Amino acid sequence: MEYKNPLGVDIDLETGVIPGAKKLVRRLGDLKGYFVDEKAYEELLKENPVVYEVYAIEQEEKDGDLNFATTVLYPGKVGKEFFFTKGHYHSKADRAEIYYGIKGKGGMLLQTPEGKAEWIEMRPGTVVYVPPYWAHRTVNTGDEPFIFLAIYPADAGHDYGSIKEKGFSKLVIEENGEVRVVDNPKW
Ligand code: M6P
Ligand code: ZN
Repeated sequence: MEYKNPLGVDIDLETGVIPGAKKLVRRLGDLKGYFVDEKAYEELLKENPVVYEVYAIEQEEKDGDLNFATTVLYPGKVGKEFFFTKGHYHSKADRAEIYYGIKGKGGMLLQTPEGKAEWIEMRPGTVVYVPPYWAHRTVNTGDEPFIFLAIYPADAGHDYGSIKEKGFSKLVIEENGEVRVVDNPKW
């Protein structure tokens, strides 16, 4: 039997960086078609800001093993809609996931394949359980980076397809200075 080596790493709780992790950067240009206000999207695209960064420690895609990653989701809006991660189902749809809030303010939109949506607010210390089959997207509703840790099965995979096409049935927007979760007019 070949055993893997255990690993301990310290997440920088101010920046979200995991030393030695693989870094992924998503700019606004990588999120074409994701925000409802297309005019506001094109306008902000001139600056093409970084929307989020992911620092991931990933294993081979085998059942029983675990991956983990921090996400640094920057504050910002496209029109009224707060910045968010793409959002995905798992390729192995029955795989669950755990999120843990580290810094900043935001929340998670979850959705079943039938379109039933849930919104869960996240603060530092909040644990969110993503059950099997639910799509999940995080949203920064604050004015500083929203940082959280995700732990997920190594064989879960990411299925972006249907979220890319249709989005979520709910939008998280700012209206009169308040965070509101409203129906997506394009759903
Ligand atoms: C979390 C995890 C990752 C995911 C990342 C960004 O860190 O769920 O698996 O990649 O968020 O989310 P997305 O892939 O939807 O852009
Ligand atoms: Zn996931």
